[in-house]
Amino acid sequence: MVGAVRGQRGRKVARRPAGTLPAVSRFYLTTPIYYVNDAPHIGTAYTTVNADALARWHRLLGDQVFFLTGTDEHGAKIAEAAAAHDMAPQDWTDQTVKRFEESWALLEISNDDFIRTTEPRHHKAVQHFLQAIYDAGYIYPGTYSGLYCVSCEDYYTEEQLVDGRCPIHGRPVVEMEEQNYFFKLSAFEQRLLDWYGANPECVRPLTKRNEALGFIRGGLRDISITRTSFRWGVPVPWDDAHVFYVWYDALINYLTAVGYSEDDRRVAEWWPAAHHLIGKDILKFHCVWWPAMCMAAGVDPAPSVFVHGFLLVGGEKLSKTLLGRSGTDGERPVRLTEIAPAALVDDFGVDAVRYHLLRDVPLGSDGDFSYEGIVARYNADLANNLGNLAQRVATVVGSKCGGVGPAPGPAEGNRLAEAASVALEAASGAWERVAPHEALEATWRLIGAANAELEAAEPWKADPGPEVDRVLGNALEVLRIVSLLAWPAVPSGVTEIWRRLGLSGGPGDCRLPADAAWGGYPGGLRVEKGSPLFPRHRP
Ligand code: ME8
Repeated sequence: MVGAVRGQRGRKVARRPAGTLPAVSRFYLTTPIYYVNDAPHIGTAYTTVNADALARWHRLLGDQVFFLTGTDEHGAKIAEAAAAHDMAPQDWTDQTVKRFEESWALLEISNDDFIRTTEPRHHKAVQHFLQAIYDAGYIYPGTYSGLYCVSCEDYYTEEQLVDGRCPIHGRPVVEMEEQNYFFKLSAFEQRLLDWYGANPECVRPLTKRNEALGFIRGGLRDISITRTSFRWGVPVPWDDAHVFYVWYDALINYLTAVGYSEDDRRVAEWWPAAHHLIGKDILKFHCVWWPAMCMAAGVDPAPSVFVHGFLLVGGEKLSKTLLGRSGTDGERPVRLTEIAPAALVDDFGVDAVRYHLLRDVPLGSDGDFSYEGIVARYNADLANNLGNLAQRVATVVGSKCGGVGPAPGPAEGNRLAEAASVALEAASGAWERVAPHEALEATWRLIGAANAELEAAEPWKADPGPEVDRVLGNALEVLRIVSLLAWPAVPSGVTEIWRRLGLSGGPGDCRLPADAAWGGYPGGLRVEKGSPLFPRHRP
């Protein structure tokens, strides 16, 4: 739609002078592609839900969004998992990938594409990309020996080990010696430093940028990028005996999905708008290897990587802790990787899970995941604040206005209109900084203000009339605006509020900032009370 956007009830809201074409603002967002050695867990759900909310926010802004997630299906780790289940790797991945797709559907993840690294389009892109690096002279044959952790699919030096074991997984490492091809990462030290100098915002938060710079300044060693010890990988185009090392194929997925090696125009449209959201465990790969690989292949590095922290259970990433719900067995110790998103949605509902992940663990820091945390946050913010506001307003509209919602009062001198505009500005700034928890905090302050106004005015005690209409109209308008602002986080819940307010379409059809301007609730709509939207959970 050019020149106008659709507001509530199909109302058109003018945004730019007639006749001018919009400059298309593109937003290409990726999650890591997850290993299919096992099912999805709450850690991978954390990244995916955060990315989904960010993608939804950009859709509200009217950006053209391409949101990608997917699975990383090659390498020793997947081959081992398949063998342990007496299955061929392809059969194993076909089976496991379904669990990812199902979990993301339950969590209402709105990805535009789902890439699997075993797809022909990806093999083709990997071979094309690495052939370009080979042809440019940055790949050479050699022998590698070192200590390898299969879980990380990475080599370690003696000094990096903790008690002789992998510092991340605590697993024993194995001595490996292989004839393989190496990538001249060492040739890119200065170019990477120059890139970071010229693009100060390309890795956020700043501490993570400094960590990447630390790696580079510490000296870069060439990397072995092919394997001959197994066949479960993308074949090396110039040497049949080798397959690519899994990380060397995986990173390229971000280019495959926008048509690399098949559609140069599409790459040129989307690649400059790429944003990678990743966990801190894979910083080195995304902030050192990946930009160097791009430089070697003659592609500009992705301009933006956002690095988040770990979700912890009982203070440790993979700790054992006593948790007795959600698919777990009584008081059996549980690892974070055993907490299935599908079971959580079953126990607490999709809005509760999404909201907890977005609101309680600030992106960039580590944070605790707990069942108690989900319940406490859900009861406080969704059941009490938002749920109560929606329920109370609908009830009083029923008793004082015959079930027909009045229009809000004018914005001038209206405290709630002011609070709504403050919330919009704060939420916009927070999403821009990739700080969903702050965006939600700002939105919930607006809900708090509306609840306080209702408490002060007590329309349930007053006689029907213009004053009651004004108070209720204002509260309905806050609910409409909150539904927009909270849609990226809790799309189901606020879409239902929207429907109950009598509005057509859904919050996701709106455009910000125009549709969040005060006065959009037209009045005269039938408001439905319904059953409590967010019934309280037992603590
Ligand atoms: O590393 N807290 O896949 P992976 C927060 N295939 N996020 C967590 C987490 C936790 N406790 N645990 C996992 C891989 N994650 C590679 C990626 S990309 C080209 C290839 C999230 O299945 C976080 O985003 O081990 C982390 O970076 C990712 O899952 C690792 O997923």
